[in-house]
Amino acid sequence: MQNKDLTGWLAENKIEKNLSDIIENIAFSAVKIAEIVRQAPLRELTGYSDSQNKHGEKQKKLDIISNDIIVEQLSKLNSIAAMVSEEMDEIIQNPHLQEADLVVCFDPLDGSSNIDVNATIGTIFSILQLNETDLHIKESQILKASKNQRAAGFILYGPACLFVLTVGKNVALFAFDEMSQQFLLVRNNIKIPEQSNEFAINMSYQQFWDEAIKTYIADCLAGENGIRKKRFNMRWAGSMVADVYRIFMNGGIFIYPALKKPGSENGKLRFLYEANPMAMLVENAGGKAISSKIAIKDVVATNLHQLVPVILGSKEEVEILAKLYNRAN
Ligand code: P6P
Repeated sequence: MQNKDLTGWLAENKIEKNLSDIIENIAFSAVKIAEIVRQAPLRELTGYSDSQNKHGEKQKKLDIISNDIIVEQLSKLNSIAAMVSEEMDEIIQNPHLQEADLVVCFDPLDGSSNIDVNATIGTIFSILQLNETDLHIKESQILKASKNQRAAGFILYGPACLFVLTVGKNVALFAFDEMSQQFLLVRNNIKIPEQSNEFAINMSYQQFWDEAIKTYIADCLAGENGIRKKRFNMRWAGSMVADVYRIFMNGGIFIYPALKKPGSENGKLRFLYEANPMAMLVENAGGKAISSKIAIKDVVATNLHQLVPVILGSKEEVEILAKLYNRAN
């Protein structure tokens, strides 16, 4: 029996047209990005461009190309009030001068440090509902709307092109089918295992961790003879989309913490288009997502490109680390 395609799934879940149009146009953009990523080595599209983003990070050629594909595609819709991209300093206003109330925040190509080594990378997005429509959207309106995420998802450009999506309830998984050129449903209600014995963290920053992280990782490394009484494995893809997808499949905990080094006091991941959407996805799949001492969904957004510490994954593991943070008070 033919798997249901994304359009059919959106219709079956009665997703309103404005929202489903945006999701389908993001999917359309992702298919174009996947193709360009695959061809990059042959078309000399790997490596760095001459520019850097707002965070002073040099931009990969594919960062800019992916960004432009999404901005061009979504600019055709008059249901989008504004866009926020990791690769653009300022808000991208809706060119249609029609009042709209949905805002799309996205990281067009997450994990781009992995592009040149052919590792899995991806696109992350969050669709926010503004409290009021407007012709010119202000930053303060978007920051307030971060509490009203209507949908979140990420697309993986890996051995398979996969789309993980939530529109407020369960988390669905789609795979791109070359034959039909459609994203077809693979799983309709992913649940993250509550328990796990796998952690994902960049161990090279150990000297910069706070006490809660040091204790948690030490307890994991102590294995059967330690207080956790079980062995732990470690994984670190260096690509959030790849590390988080593994957690949807196997369980685990992903940690990008605050680091005691200049410029990393709030970690490296951005709230609006990395932490906030991933937190919605993980919690809708039965996991938990915190930012040091508070839930990521309770973070007060202060600017478009704000950095926040990120800890998310299997409920039991995140709760153990949350207790260590509360004890450290
Ligand atoms: P580090 C990729 O550049 C990214 O933003 C995330 O996808 C990933 O989890 C993180 O940075 C990796 O950071 O410091 O380990 O290179």
